Amino acid sequence: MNYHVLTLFPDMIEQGLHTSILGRAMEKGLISLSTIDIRDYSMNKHNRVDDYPYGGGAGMVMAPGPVYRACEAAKAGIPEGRRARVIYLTPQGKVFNQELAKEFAKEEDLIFLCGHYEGIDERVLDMVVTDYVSIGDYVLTGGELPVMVMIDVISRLVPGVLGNETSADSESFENHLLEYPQYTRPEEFMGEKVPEVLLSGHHANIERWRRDQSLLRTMKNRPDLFEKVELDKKDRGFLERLKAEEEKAPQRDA
Ligand code: 6GU
Repeated sequence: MNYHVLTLFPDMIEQGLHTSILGRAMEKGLISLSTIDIRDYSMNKHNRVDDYPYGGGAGMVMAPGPVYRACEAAKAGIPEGRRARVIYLTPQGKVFNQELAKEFAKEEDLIFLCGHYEGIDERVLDMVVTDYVSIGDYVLTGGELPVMVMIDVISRLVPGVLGNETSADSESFENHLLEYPQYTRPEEFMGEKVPEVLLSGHHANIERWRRDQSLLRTMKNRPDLFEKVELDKKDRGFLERLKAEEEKAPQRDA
């Protein structure tokens, strides 16, 4: 997977992504990152890339020329005939999720365009962008953090980036369940003990307990996901016992 990022802040992207698992994946050649500084494609003597909005209003707009030329430069770095998707990061886009990440992970090259100020001139967006993507319902100052989020999520789906042992956990969103809680040594921390079942060595019971914890968490924290969970007989048994217990001793939280 080759990432090409068009940005006014290339250092932010480089520093954010050259560490830990992604840094190792780059050393191994599983993923590559090239950043293109949009400012390098300004033809203005002061290297300006923004200008006032036609029609008035607050803020500045990124001019089409530098963005167009930076995008052409990114495309020139991709072998002829490989048509790369150009993703523009914007709160107006389709909301990014695991499913969209899987779709992007199939590509050989991805070009990301980061906007700043009040946005980018619409004409150049119409000319170059293939996908408009948001990372959630809140407003950030620019596309750099969203790109880093997306590259992290997509990279862990690239074969070899995660070790074999952890690769299955990309499935965690697939079954619409949140992960169960984890514990490590010591067995007792400030008076709090690790759940007994995890020390039992009884694998079937451990698996059942973990499944129940996942169901519980998903139900409490993400009722929207819980609706999509496929419940089996044992799941339903657990949920019925839970309900019966709550009716006996109602929770007094919140
Ligand atoms: Cl992709 N960009 C900005 N500026 N804000 C956002 C976003 C993107 N996604 C959510 N908020």
